[in-house]
Parts: sequence; structure tokens; C-alpha cells
Amino acid sequence: MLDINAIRAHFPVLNKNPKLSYLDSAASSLKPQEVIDSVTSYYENLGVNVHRGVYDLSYQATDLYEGARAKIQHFLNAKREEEIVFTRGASASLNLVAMSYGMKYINKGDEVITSELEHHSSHMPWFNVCKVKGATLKYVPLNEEGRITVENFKKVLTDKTKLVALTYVSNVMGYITPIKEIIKICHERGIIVSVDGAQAVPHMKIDVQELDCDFLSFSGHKMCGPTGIGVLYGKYKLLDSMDPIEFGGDMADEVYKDSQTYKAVPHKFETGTPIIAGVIGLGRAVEFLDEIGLDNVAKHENMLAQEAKRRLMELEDVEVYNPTAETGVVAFNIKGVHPHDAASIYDKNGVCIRAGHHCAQLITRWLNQISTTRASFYMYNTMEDVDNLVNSVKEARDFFKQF
Ligand code: C6P
Repeated sequence: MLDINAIRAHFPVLNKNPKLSYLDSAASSLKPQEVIDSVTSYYENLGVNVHRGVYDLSYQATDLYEGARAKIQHFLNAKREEEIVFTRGASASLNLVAMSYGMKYINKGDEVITSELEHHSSHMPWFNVCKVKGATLKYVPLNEEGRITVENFKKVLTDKTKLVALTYVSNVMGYITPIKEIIKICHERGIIVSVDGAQAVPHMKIDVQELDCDFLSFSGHKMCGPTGIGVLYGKYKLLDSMDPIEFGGDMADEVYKDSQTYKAVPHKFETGTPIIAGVIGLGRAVEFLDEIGLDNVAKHENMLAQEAKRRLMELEDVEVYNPTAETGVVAFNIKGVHPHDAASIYDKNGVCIRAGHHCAQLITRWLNQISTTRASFYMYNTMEDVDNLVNSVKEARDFFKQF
């Protein structure tokens, strides 16, 4: 059981706004004081570059930067530190896989499998690779709930499948993909699997060796870390076989007029001055998540989301799209009311939610909607937040239904 009041005390935004119902953690989580302090401390005490300076402050900064890589390796149980590549975020990580691995290894006639549940950053890079390389992009048919199932996945698998790019947890529906089973099936056929973990890593303990994914992409800002920092986990052999997509400072090894070589993984993918403060902050964030315990976080947010859905489904004219989802995401609409109109009432009541297509137009179209409302719960949310949400939905429905 989590002590929610004790957890809330770590988050300055909640201390300053105790009545706020922050239900938009799937977009970005709030940041605990420990993470803010670690970022501030780097700027206050060091503020210098890494890997380059031949003086003590730079050595200290490099130790903190590379030390954070070790923390993330430990957090994911990756085999080697070199398997952790720092990027700007999940989008950059997913694009790196497509632009480097995809452009090198996907060829004309090959097939790539993705799904309509994906965030744009997960499937659009593969749309591009397939278009450029003359490969075919296939979509797992979703079941009647909008889920990816192993059975349906097998329907699109062929001898031509070379790579599978799927989300672990959908940012719109909150469904968990049976990714472990899918990875096992793929590996029996030598198929590479790139997992979008942006909505999974912040909420559930992931052991990359146990999962056996080839690539896993995620962002720091959704898991109590700073904005502008993300991770690409990749198996060493794959990363080592890939070419950089950005060239220049810090990634170069030997440079001549007629030849150039690159540093080893992961530095060959971290061009230029890295996101030093972000990396240090993310290192502190994963420690924070381990201190809280992600298994407890998952149980807590799921419990709140189930209760919110149960009560929203009792309301006339409210449609919940993901009643069986097993995470902290609630997808709903008030019939006949545009989510952006309703959002003005939620905002007035201090309820922060997201409305729109959530950068996932394919699943929004699948739902036959142009926009959905999403409430997403995290470790610091309470039953009062559920009350506030449900009462605000009632108020919005009653207000807009008059017209
Ligand atoms: N989803 C949401 O409100 P970035 O923006 O690069 O940190 O993360 C991209 C991304 C990739 N995959 C999934 C499943 C995601 O949910 C996101 C970000 C946010 O749902 C912003 S659109």
C-alpha cells in the first residue's frame, strides 16, 4: 500500500496547489523535489561539459552523467551500460531505430508490422522507412475492444516480416499489449521487435532481459524526470551493427579528409553536448521510482482508474471507451459535447485532463471519433481526484446539454 500523502509531499506543484486534480500524467508527470534538486545541483555546482574537460569539475560532471547511465541500466536490468543510449525523448528514440536500423536492414519486399493503437512517433517513422525502401507496412487487426491480441498478431505475420514496432501500453486506451508473447513468436523467426515503452516504463517494472525486447524507447518527463531527455535501450549487438544518424562533436573517433570513424556504442549515437542536467535528473528519477515501488504504483493508479470508469459509466450520456483497460488511463467522451468544450469546465474545477487525438489519430479514427477525453492517473492521485473528475463531467454534461 502506498502512503499517498507522503508521496504527494515530494511534489512541489501539489504542495502549491493542494486542490489540483492533476490527471494528465500520461502527457507528462509532475516532478518530485529530489529530481529538481539533482538538476539544480548540477547547474549550481558544476554547469560544465562532460567527456571533454581536463579539469576536476568536468570529471565530476562526467561521473554524474555516466553514473546516471549505470542507474538506468540497473533500473531496466540491461546486460550492459552501453545498451543505454540517451536521446531527447521517446520520439527521438523511436526515430533513431527506424532511421538507423530500419534504413539499413529493411529492404524492398520486406514487411514491417505495427498497429492502429500506436502513437504517431511509433508508427510514422516506419511508414517513412517502408515508403523509402519499398517495404510494406502492415497493421495488426485490433479486436472488438481495440486491443492487440496474439491471435490477431499471428494473422499478419508472414515469412516476409522483418520487424515489429508496437506499443507496450496505448496512450489513448491504456491497454497492455501481450508484448512478451509477441516477442517470443518473433524471435523464433528471427524478427526484430521495437517496443514503444513511453506509457509502460513509468508505470510498471520492466526487466529488458526477461522481456527480451530488441529495442525499448521511453521519455524521462513521463516518469518523474526532466523534459528533453529520453532513452533508447537496444541490445548491444544490434546497436553496434547500426550506423549513426547524426554526426559531429563527441561521437567522432578518427577524422581525416577522406575518412572518418566513430566512437563505440552508445556514444556514437549521442552527438554534440549531451542533455547533461536531463540525464542526471533522469538518474535520480529512476531511483525515486524504485524507492516508491512501481508494482505499488501500478496497483494504485489502476484502482483509481477502475473506480473512475465505474462511476463515469453510470452517468447517462457518458461513453467510456476502455472499460477493461488495466492501467491508469480513462478514455471517454460526453455524447454530443466536444471534449475541448467540456475541458473548460474541468479546468475551472482544477481538473487537468487532455482532450484531442493524443497524437494517435489511427485509434481515434478506429473509435469513430475526432477527439477523446483522457484522464490519466499516477502515484500521487487520490479518490478526491476521482470525485472531482466525475463531478466535473456531470457538470459539463448538464451545462452543455442545455443547448
Ligand atoms: N504521448 C500523450 O499525451 P515524447 O513526446 O517524445 O516524449 O513521447 C512520444 C510518445 C511515444 N509513445 C507513446 C505511447 C506516447 O504516449 C508518447 C507521448 C503524450 O499521450 C504526448 S502526445
